Amino acid sequence: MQVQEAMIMLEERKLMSETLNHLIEQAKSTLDANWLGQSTKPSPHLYPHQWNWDSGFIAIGYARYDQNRAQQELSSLFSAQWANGMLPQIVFNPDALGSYFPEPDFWQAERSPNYPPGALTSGITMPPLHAMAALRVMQYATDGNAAREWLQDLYPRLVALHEYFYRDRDPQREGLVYIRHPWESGLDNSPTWDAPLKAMKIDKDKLPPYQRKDLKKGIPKSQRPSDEDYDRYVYLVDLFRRLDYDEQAIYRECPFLIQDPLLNSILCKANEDLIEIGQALGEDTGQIQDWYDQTSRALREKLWHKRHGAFDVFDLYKGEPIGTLTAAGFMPLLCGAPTSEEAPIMCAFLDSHAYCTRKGTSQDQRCFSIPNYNLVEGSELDTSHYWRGPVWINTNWLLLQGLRRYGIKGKADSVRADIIKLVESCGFHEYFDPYEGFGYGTDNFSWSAALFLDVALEQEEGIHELPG
Ligand code: 2M8
Repeated sequence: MQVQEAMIMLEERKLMSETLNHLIEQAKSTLDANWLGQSTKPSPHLYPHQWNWDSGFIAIGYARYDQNRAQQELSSLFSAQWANGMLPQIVFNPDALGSYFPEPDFWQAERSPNYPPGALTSGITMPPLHAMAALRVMQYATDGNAAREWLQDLYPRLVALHEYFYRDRDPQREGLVYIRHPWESGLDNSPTWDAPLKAMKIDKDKLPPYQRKDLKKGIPKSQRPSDEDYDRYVYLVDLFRRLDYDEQAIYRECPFLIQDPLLNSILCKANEDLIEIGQALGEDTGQIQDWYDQTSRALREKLWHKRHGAFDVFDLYKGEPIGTLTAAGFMPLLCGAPTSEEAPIMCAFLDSHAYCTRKGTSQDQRCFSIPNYNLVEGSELDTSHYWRGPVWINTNWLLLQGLRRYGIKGKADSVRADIIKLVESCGFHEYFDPYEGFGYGTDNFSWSAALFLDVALEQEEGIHELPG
């Protein structure tokens, strides 16, 4: 057994099952407190509505112990799906309006002919991991018939969501879909967006007036996106509403059009999981297989960055790669896109000081994987600033699945151990410092609780034998 593995096992044993059980109960209480009756808000104050990919991660946690809630979480999100298949980034809670920006009055998403009647939504989307979550609901179902009935209803909606991406977000039919707002990436102020955002020429006097509300929730300003970023976020929303959310017009005019490896890898993996669901329901999944093949091939052929040893991000507006150094560059592991030559190169990079190696237990040697940005070469690194350096449990969880897929046991075990360790020492924070382990952003954060639950229950059940 390697030294790294032995150390991790020792640490896992040290965290006695009593402590783990206590944390599991706390995670459930956190989700209970954020439960709105049909869906779960990401956190008590900062995010009072339902968010798209948060709900996917949250359903993955619920799938482990509460089938009803897991199903309701996804069903309520899909009840606000647009007629063109787009699943909105936010479904607003009518009882909580007034404390977040931007809300429906600013989005004016009803200008789109695709807007769902009766719902209140934003006008952009997010990484579509919902088929991954639905497959887990199916796998952990306690009542097979009820789960099947629920899946029969959800399946065509999932297909429509994937179809939306390939039809409307991949105009050149490359197999890679674009995002058109940093909020669509989920990694809002990632350093990857700095160059395309800075290149946008905006006239501040022509921006619609707006007031940030995120800065009134007790989170230090230094942990939120900058005002310059917000001006650009608002500029893009204003452009979309002026164009009545017409995707062809947006494609012609939007200065922020990016093919991102995180969203594309999630879509690719979600295709694979959708095939499994479709086959269980007796559906023809030929089209979905074709989408999977297109995207895994295009990731390899267009985005592999040999010199970086990771996958790149492509700026469609400028027609050139951005040169990514964030954890998003490793996400293609999730869907099996890297070749057998590329995967070990990526893993060596991931297991270097750039993304934290677990060197020892003393304070000055400790480092938690996987920070969202390269700790050695990331020129814009800020280990406490949102998506510009901290460790996030959702990206860790996605990478854990990718590492397992390639049988990279040592690193996968250390990622899982770090998820548990971070929660054990700081609670269910939004994100964490890679060196100190401090929790930042908002507390009682739903996806931290839900994904902790997934890995903690797995550990408790002793299911941590990995392939390879
Ligand atoms: C953060 O993004 C929202 C906008 O969507 C915000 O900052 O107000 C991101 O971390 C995003 O990935 C997440 O889905 C959302 C809610 O947790 O918060």
